Amino acid sequence: MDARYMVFGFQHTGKTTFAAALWHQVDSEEIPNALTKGKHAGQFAYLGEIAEAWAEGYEVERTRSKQVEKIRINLVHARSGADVALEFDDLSGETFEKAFSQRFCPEPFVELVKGARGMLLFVSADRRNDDSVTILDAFDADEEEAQAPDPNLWEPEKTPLQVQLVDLLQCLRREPFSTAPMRVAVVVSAWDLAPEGETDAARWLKDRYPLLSQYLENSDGVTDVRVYGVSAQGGRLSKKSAGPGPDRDRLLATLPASERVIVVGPGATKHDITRPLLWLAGLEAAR
Ligand SMILES: Nc1nc2c(ncn2[C@@H]2O[C@H](COP(=O)(O)OP(=O)(O)OP(=O)(O)O)[C@@H](O)[C@H]2O)c(=O)[nH]1
Ligand SMILES: [Mg+2]
Repeated sequence: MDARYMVFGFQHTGKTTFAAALWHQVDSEEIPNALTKGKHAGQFAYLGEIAEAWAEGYEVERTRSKQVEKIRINLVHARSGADVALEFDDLSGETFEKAFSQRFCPEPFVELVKGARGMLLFVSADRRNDDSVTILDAFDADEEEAQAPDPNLWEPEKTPLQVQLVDLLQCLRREPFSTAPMRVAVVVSAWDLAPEGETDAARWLKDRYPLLSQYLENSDGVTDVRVYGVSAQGGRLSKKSAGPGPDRDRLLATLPASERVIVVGPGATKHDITRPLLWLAGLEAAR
């Protein structure tokens, strides 16, 4: 059984970090994961690279916009013996944002979507764009400056994130993608930065992204939806070239390193980052 799942998410939503932490966990076998590492052949140098940065307590490098890194992680469901060949392309978040603002989408992305059986949809608990400017702020500014903004000047990238996401998700149902209805696992990344005391990622999503929540719950294209809060990095880090980040010492002291990862959500078991994939693959109930 070869099942491919796609990753969907805008810039800086934690996609690459998730892949790095996933690879570290299944490669190191430091903790019991629901899905374990399967056979690997061919290129996986990139995975090794990002997982190494992760293990050393540094941020992974940003994915450049022209670069489409094939990430293929073959997993095995030990309990049932089922093979889950999981493949996703580490597309830059810019690819998604351009798809919205310019209605352009590169060929590899079309292929990725067409072969996907389900989706990991990334939003970040750290992304504050949608909080920063509202229509009310625009009105206030208008009054203060007594100068009307140019109504012809529209900057698509300033469109609220959830509007962009819903638009793109709808597009996937049509040509050239024509995706079949699928499960969607929403990953709220950087969950360590969610408001203190927030324990329910689904509630967080409803509160912060109400339009997206409604779409996911009601679209014919979505057979089932779950929301997970995932802290794949475990805290704030910085790039190796920029020196150690604020939480690096604490994270390096967490042993084994796999336990830096925290996952909350239905069926989650604290550290196992494969749980959202287990559910996407329909294996959660399998014995
Ligand atoms: N605090 C915290 N920050 C995180 C976590 N995971 C990712 N981040 C931060 O989120 C930012 C984006 O992470 P990436 O994994 O590079 O995101 P991406 O979606 O691959 O981004 P692009 O490749 O630019 O589209 C980085 O600054 C990370 O440090 C986490 O678990 N906790
Ligand atoms: Mg990336």
